[in-house]
Amino acid sequence: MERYYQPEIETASREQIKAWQDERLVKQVQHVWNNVPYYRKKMEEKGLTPADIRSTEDLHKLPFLSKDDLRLAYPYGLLAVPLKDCVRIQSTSGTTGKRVVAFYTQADIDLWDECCARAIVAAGGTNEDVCQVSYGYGLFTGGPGLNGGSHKVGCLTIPTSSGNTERQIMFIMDLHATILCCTPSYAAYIGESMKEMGLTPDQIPLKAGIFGAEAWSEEMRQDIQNTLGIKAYDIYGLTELSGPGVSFECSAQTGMHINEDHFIAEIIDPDTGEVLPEGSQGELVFTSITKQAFPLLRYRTRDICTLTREPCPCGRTHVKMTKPQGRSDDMLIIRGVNVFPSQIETVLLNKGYPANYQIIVDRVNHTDTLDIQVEMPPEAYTDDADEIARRQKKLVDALRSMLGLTAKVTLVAPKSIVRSEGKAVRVIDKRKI
Ligand code: DLL
Repeated sequence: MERYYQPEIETASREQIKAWQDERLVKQVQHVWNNVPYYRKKMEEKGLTPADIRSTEDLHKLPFLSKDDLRLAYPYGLLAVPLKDCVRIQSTSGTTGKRVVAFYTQADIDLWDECCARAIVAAGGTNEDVCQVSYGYGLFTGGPGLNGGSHKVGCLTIPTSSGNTERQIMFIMDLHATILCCTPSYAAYIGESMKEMGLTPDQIPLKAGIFGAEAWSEEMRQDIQNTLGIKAYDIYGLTELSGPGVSFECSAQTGMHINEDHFIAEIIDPDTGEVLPEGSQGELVFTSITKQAFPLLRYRTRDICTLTREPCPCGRTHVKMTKPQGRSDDMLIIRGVNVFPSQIETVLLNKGYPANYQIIVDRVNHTDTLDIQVEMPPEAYTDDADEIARRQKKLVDALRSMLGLTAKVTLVAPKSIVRSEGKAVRVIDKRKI
């Protein structure tokens, strides 16, 4: 039977959810108008005052916020409460420019923890479970978010953080961890290491995994589920909105329920900013309606996905988003063709290769080149040059029919591509250098 952390909220009627959103949006707009001069100016530029926003129907009138606004307003420009009321910051893992710094009051942390608790219960977690949190702790939101959620559910929490894979495995086995939280690429690595140690899925105490923070394909999910003998659930979120737990998967494993009592989701055309009807693919935009310290209105995530309100067999009524294909700024344009790394991953895994690959894009003589290095699975390793050439050609053909583009494929020996303990670096785009 499906269990919920907050059944009255998670299975509320659509009318109830809309009523919460209407009321909270109006309050939030007033809060931001009163306390965030940066956003007030943006509203004034559009000729808006809080009186113009009377319900979610008026949401589209509000100006967007983007990562550029966050950079311009760094560090305190979007803070909506006195600094003395904040108890924590978290920050994005961005490697270029100023990092985003998000602020939290204690109430913000409590709500964030509750969102993560909903995800853990949806993955079957109870206070009988032992939950190993192998996301990074520190400025990254993964560790602190799932840690807070795990406490709320009452799981015995093992805060290993990421890295030291041998120790991860030791704790999973010795302390009988039943739930593993980490990035999907790290889960695959842990699984690979356990397999090498001779552990079979039935010897591993884990029953569920809560994996997110990066795009991962359905094929990778199957792979992880088979190696670890678990059910692998997706979880989504971003630092700007709190962290993990903005949305999470239920037992149906067909998309992630967005916590709509806290976040209003819209899908827009990334080029025109126009709001698109339900079911269209586009850029996900969020308005946080309960956050006190760092409330963002109409924040453009750059993540590309689709929303659906079709009834879910799990009984939750909150809207579902599909797995983001990737960020619109991760999308590669190679010889004019749009390519998402996740499409390449799908082809590789479908053809029996592991998710250990790297995509190298360059420009030679004014022409883009796409090189894909992928490891041979250890059980199918060969050093026969003819056989390697034959397999490479098969992959080139499969990639061409998926992408409409000819790539160069190089099969490399098992273990030659560096493993990730956090978000994997799949793409090296030398054209920008
Ligand atoms: O990655 C928060 C998080 C931690 C989510 C742990 C899930 C689990 P940021 O570092 O700010 O926050 O990165 C946010 O990561 O805009 C997406 O592009 C991507 N992302 C997050 N979750 C998923 C997912 C955390 N499940 C950015 N699938 C987001 C695909 C994801 N992409």
